[in-house]
Amino acid sequence: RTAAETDWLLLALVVVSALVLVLVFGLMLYFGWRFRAGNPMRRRPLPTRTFGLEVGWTAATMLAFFVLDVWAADLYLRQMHAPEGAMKIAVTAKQWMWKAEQPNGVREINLVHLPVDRDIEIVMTSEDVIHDFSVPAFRIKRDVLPGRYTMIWFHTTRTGRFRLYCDQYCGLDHALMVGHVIVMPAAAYRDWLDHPGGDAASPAEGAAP
Ligand SMILES: [Cu+2]
Repeated sequence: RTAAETDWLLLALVVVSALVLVLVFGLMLYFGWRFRAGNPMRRRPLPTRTFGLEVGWTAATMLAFFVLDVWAADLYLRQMHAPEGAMKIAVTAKQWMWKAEQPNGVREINLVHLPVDRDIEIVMTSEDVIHDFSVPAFRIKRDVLPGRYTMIWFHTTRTGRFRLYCDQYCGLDHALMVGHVIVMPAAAYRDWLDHPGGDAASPAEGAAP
């Protein structure tokens, strides 16, 4: 759910930056052309008191970016606090795999099955080095640290198979430390919990013994 907002924030950042860029370069090129050598212009002496203009333009851009900054901080803080009643999934990272445990104890490797339309809280820790739990489709990533717990939460808005990556270089097979988050309809998820077999499409993955 915060994924859409993250996209809006990024878009706003790009738009504001582009506007400032166009304004600065536009005026620069325009004045460069307008006051080019040999162009008969009425050239008044340079104004010496430009204090108001400079403060105004600095404050305006600063305010625009400050608004974006507050927005980003607010979004970040909301992502760090899971809502009450979120379904907790325990994730343990190690070189080089993701181990996930469902609330009822069902375990799997490099796969995380989830029901759709639920708040999901991922509680993570690492057995060895620093990893990073990242699902680009959900616009989330969070470092996974040895010896302490970190969390990230999201709301599953639609079913599907989403790629899970390790986003922190963690050794030789870091690039292979990938998996899938599988969001299923509630009924299918309950069926899967009852019979958490291997995944036909990817026999290397599946339920841990
Ligand atoms: Cu890793």
